Amino acid sequence: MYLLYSMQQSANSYKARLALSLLEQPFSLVDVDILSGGNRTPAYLALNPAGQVPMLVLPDGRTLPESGAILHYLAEDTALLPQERFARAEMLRWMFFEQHSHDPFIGQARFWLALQKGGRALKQNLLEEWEDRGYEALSIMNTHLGTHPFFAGDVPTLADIALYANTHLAAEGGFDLGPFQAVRVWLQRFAKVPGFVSMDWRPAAAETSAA
Ligand SMILES: N[C@@H](CCC(=O)N[C@@H](CS)C(=O)NCC(=O)O)C(=O)O
Repeated sequence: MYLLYSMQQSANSYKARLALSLLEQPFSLVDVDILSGGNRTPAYLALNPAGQVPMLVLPDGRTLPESGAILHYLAEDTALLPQERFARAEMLRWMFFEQHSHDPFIGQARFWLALQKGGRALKQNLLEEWEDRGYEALSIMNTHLGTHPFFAGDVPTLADIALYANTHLAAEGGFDLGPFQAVRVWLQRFAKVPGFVSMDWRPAAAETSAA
């Protein structure tokens, strides 16, 4: 069975939990509290030198950090990973966009403003850039979603999982989704995909333990 090192409130961890649910893959959770340094212990750094969640442990013991890599590994030979060349490249386009132009602004804003105590004061000098670049990302997404039901092709792919995680939490980072109607409609559409689970979901059968 897969083992997922995860923090429940972490959007990047949610991507992995959501993919495992959509793919009906059983897994166990290990909770890592990054807010109290659980990701910086020698034991965790030995597993993932980047000190981040999520991290997937395969049944044979190999470890795989980075949400995008985890999604890609899990989705092999499933509809979430398009086989058609252009659709697959489109999926990757939006996953790279998420890591470079979305998570660093919308995800960081939400982390420091909603999760990290005193985060607003600590990151005051970055708030304006996060706001500008975050709204720019939402605008780009909104334009694309105005003419596409999902990010890559007509069916949900890993790109939708990657972008759903922080977008549905954008208000926690101070972003108003009101002007982005196509984004709001897509959020609702994606939440109806069979196997979808919300961020607070935990696998019922899985053993969970604190790292
Ligand atoms: N590029 C990584 C980013 C992972 C990441 O930033 N995880 C956050 C939680 S959402 C984390 O572990 N932060 C703790 C740290 O960076 O020290 C991914 O997509 O998995």
